Amino acid sequence: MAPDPRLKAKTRPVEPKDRETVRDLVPRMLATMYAAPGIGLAAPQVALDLRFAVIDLQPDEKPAPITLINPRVEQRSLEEATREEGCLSLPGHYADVTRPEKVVVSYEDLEGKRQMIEAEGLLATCLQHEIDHLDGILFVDHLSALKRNMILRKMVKEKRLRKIG
Ligand code: GNR
Ligand code: NI
Repeated sequence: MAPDPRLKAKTRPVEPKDRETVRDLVPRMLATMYAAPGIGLAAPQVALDLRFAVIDLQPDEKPAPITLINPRVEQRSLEEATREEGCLSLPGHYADVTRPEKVVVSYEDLEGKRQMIEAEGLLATCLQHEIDHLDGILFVDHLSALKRNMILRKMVKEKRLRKIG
């Protein structure tokens, strides 16, 4: 959870030798994400220094997980969209974030093959949110310093209260 410094660090790329490790970690990442519940989870959120994340936008319906290894945003639309975001690393805090409305993202699958997704709406938001995590960026980093610090100070205060409780 924020302000854990591991959330501010850029992750290292998944190399072919790491693929078995990632394959072993993915079911646990998905279980953590579904239990939260959340629609995405990036490795640094579970203290892993590796460039991968999982996403599933419809956890209530038939599961449709995507594992994104070494993902990158290849194209961004000029058109932007504002959506309320939350983050499992900032539990209970929500804010409107403005980002490109559409993105093209490429990533490697578990076989190491590069795939492309063209996304808009919530999927586009979620992809950008997860790729940000892999670069040590949280949704609050897209807010004004005033709003960011308000949330981060509350997080510190809540941590202190948890310790006492
Ligand atoms: O569960 C999540 N919901 C969400 C809602 C709006 C924008 C982004 C997200 S991702 C978040 C889970 C999370 O923290 N992933 O890193
Ligand atoms: Ni998040």
